[in-house]
Amino acid sequence: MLEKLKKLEKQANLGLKSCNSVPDLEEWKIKFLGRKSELSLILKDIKNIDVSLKKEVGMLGNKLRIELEALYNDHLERLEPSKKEQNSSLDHFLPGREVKVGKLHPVTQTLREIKKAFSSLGFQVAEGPEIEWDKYNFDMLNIPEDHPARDMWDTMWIDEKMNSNGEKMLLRTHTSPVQARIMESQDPPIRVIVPGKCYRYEATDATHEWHFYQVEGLAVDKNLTFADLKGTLYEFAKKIFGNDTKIRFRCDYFPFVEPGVDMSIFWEGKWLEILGAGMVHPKVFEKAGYTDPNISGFAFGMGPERIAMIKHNIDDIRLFYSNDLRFLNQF
Ligand code: FA5
Repeated sequence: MLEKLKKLEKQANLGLKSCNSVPDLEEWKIKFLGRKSELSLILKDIKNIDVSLKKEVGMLGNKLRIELEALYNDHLERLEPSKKEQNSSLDHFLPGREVKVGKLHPVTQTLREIKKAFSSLGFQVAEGPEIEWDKYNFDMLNIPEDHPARDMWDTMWIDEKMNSNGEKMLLRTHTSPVQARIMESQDPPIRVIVPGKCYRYEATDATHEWHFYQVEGLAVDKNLTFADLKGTLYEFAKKIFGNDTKIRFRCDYFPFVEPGVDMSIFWEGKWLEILGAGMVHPKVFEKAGYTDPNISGFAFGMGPERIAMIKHNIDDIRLFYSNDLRFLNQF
């Protein structure tokens, strides 16, 4: 029986060489692999052969069948390449699937523009935690526990988190705590911007979200003045909105600056506030451990969503986070 299988293998290989067309090959297949082929009969009759040979004949027979099937497929591919593909389930005429390319969110695009504008003015980029200790969010910024200014930032407190000193954790209400963190760990000169997310427990409307981005700015050096603050912010506004933009500074109050201002841009017939700013308050320097009397600095905190609204003529801030692709795909 084993001899017979070896002979069959030789015959099949020889026979394949003279298959020069698909019909020849189909005939070869019937002869060597068909239901009535010698190989199929041997495999079918395996239960009747001597036990001592059964295993070897079975193994060799199946191996030969697999080999011949592979030879058939290869030969078919050589004779008529498309024939094999026709036998497969691949449909080359199906239209392709459109590849969807993602794009950057309009607020991310604006954040990148802001970073680029300040990089060109010599500012570095830093980050800080969104979950913050009340010490950094308030105390280090000259906003003590009983200070009325705490009401300005309705806060989302994190109940469970409290350290051994009784300090609590919160979702930061602004990016200003990173000012305190930077001054605590670095000596002047400092020129840094801090982009990041903020959270406030407040009702939303067309210009207010309960979660939004801010970009904080801090410059500390010897003899910095209010003129440096104004010059920097004017230059920034020109880079972002163009030379003809109307800009307005008004007095404002933030406990961590003195004097304090807000800056607005004239947009759609009215002034829209985009940032708060001022000269760093001496008490903030004191808390950070800066003692040199010649040190001064300015700080600002702006809302990139408001800036994106002006740039793209968007009349409702809530559109940014409503996940509506009809809106987002426009940028
Ligand atoms: C502050 O948050 C101060 N930390 C800013 C500051 C930094 C002042 C450094 C002085 C020195 P204010 O709450 O005004 O200030 O927010 C600053 C900017 O964040 C606003 O001008 C506005 O552009 C944006 N902003 C504030 N609240 C919201 C809100 N609910 N939704 C969207 N943007 C907001």
